[in-house]
Amino acid sequence: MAKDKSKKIRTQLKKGHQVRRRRSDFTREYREHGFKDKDTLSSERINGKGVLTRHRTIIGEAVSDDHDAIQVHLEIDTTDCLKGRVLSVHGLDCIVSADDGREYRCAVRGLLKSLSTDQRNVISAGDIVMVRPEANTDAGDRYEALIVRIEPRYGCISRSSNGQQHVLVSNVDQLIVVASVAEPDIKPNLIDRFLVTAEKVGCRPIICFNKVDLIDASELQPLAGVYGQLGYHTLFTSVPNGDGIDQLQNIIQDKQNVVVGQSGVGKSSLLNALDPDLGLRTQTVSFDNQKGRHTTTAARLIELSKGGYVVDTPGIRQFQLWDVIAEEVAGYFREIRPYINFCKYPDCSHIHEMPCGVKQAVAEGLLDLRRYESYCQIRAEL
Ligand SMILES: Nc1nc2c(ncn2[C@@H]2O[C@H](COP(=O)(O)OP(=O)(O)OP(=O)(O)O)[C@@H](O)[C@H]2O)c(=O)[nH]1
Ligand SMILES: [Mg+2]
Ligand SMILES: [Zn+2]
Repeated sequence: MAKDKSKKIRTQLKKGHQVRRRRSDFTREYREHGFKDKDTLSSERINGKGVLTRHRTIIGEAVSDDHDAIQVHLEIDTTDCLKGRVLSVHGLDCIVSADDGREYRCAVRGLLKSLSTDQRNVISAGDIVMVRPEANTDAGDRYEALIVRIEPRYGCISRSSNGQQHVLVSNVDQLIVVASVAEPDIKPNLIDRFLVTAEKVGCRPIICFNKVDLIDASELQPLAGVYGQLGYHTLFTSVPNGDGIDQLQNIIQDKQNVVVGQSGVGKSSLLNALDPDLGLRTQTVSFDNQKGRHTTTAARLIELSKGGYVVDTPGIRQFQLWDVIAEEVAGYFREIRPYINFCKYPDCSHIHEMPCGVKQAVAEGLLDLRRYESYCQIRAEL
């Protein structure tokens, strides 16, 4: 992957895409390419066969993300452009918070939409983009700016949808895993699942044990201690007492965070405690019938008044982070990973084969039994 120099990339347009030539339709032309894109378009040579071809050569840099999906970083003239961050996506409309402090309602440039990638959605919440504000807005025109480039992504939380990767949030720095110590009862296996997700995505997980006002904190030590020893950052919070809120503030400040955890653990309450202006909806816990209570909502980045961004998610059922295959799971348990080398079979599942380095380590007390059982359960369910 050449980082420094731009290349010509021959790229396949999405199926069904045809290069439209409708000079007379000024608005459409603008929406698809922008007024100032003429210069750029001259370097996007439509190859000889015109509308018959699905390929065209563009100038840009091919970069890969964690999932080896090709992303194309276009070389564009950025005069009059602003850098921004996508807060939310609704179909092809995006709300972008730009460097000038304004929020823009944006359309996505036609060429970006047509680049064929493994990803279903060309743009996601969290994307860093270059936008070109619209010079003269026609009354009634829906868009205030055009997204002309998407910067390379990292830390993508995604799910598979019909074999395609659907990015829910990109550029995630930290996954804040919230567990409540009571009401609802703590589910360590669920914490482990979110840790697997964080390891896969490559973002920093933070484990937040909330509602510590409801129990004697010493009860929590055996469990929290295991995570601490593994090098995971843990903290203890209580919304009514204000415990740990300052620490949480320090952790999430100036980062892009996604808050996850079972319904009712206090995710929204914690965020409201950090920033009372947010006014996120919270609810009184009802333990039964959590299913189907929420409707699926798209990820929305919330700008924090003290700096940074956060995505509040509604429970786990509505925000399936699961995009991990069985063979990968052991590698995402950081303490299990070193023992894999001692297994006899390269494709050892560490459940029933012998001899197995992982099972041996469990027998010798080198690995926490509960974490190992959690591994077996996650693996079995895949
Ligand atoms: N005792 C106690 N109750 C809390 C604490 N934090 C939140 N709660 C209560 O727990 C309930 C659920 O809180 P929410 O913030 O709505 O939980 P959530 O994780 O956002 O839930 P979903 O949005 O459904 O995923 C509310 O009744 C809160 O008042 C805490 O630290 N201690
Ligand atoms: Mg909530
Ligand atoms: Zn093994």
